[in-house]
Amino acid sequence: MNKTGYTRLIKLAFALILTGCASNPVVQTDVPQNNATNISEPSVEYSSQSLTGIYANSLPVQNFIRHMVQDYNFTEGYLNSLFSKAERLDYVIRLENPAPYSGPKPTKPSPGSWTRYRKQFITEAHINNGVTFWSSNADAVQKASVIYGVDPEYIVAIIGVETFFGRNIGKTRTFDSLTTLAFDTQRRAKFFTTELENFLLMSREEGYEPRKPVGSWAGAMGLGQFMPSSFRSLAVDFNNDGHRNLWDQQDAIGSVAHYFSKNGWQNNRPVAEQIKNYGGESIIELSAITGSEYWHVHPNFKVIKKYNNSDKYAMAVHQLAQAIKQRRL
Ligand SMILES: [Ca+2]
Repeated sequence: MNKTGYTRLIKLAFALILTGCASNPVVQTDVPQNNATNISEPSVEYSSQSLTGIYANSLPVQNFIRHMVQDYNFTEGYLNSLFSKAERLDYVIRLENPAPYSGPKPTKPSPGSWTRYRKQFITEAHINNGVTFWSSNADAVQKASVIYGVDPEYIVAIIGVETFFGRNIGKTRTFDSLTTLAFDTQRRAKFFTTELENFLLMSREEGYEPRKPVGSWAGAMGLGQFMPSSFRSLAVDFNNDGHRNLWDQQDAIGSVAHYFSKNGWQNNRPVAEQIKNYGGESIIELSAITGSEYWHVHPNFKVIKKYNNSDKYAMAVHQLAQAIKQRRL
């Protein structure tokens, strides 16, 4: 794939996928905070054999395996074994193909949509846990902020909105979700096929056993919910242990800052401020219970939207960042 296509894909990954992840947070307080996936070399259990299991007769899977063998020098027997263990996840198919809405098309967002969205992320728990997360990773946050030129509170806030600081990283086996999305759904099959390709390359490059990483139903991984293509191009080994591991807090902090930096973050510059009336350029309208809110937004606001192309998402990150920063003082 050419570079432009690849870049577009990375952006698509964030624009499309993270929307689904962040808008419906499930707080799982029983999950340990530093939920690192075990890193190991690809297992020897994948020895040469033919393709069996539910994809045994799938021509697209056979073709995909051939492509990975021819273009990336994977061993056919290894991939046959791996895909013989693949599981088709019905709930992933349902989430990718929601029932079509048959009612009248809304012309404006429903009143209070921003208020409802905001309530999910600007909570006492988010603010307090943000302060704790920042304090327990103070060195990494400071270092990432300096190296990449990204205000520290925004690095922390993204991780808060995405995964509640690592408590909600998702429980779906990424290999199964991407295989299901690539071969059992239509809408974004091509995109997910490329992500599956990147996932296998990422696993080989980083020494992950491909059936170990878990993430969102749509294949987003780690504390910052990176898709495999973004993982490969933007993740950094920030704790210098020789592995890029986005389930590790320090690696996630460096990688999120790297992502912001690559997308043009301007350090110590404004993000958004509320104004009284609609007018002028770079104004967004958010529907609060009490009426419309108008905000003047700056280039940094658009950088947050590169992570997830939603005004509400970017505003939630902005307000959580400010709230955490205030509480930390
Ligand atoms: Ca590392």
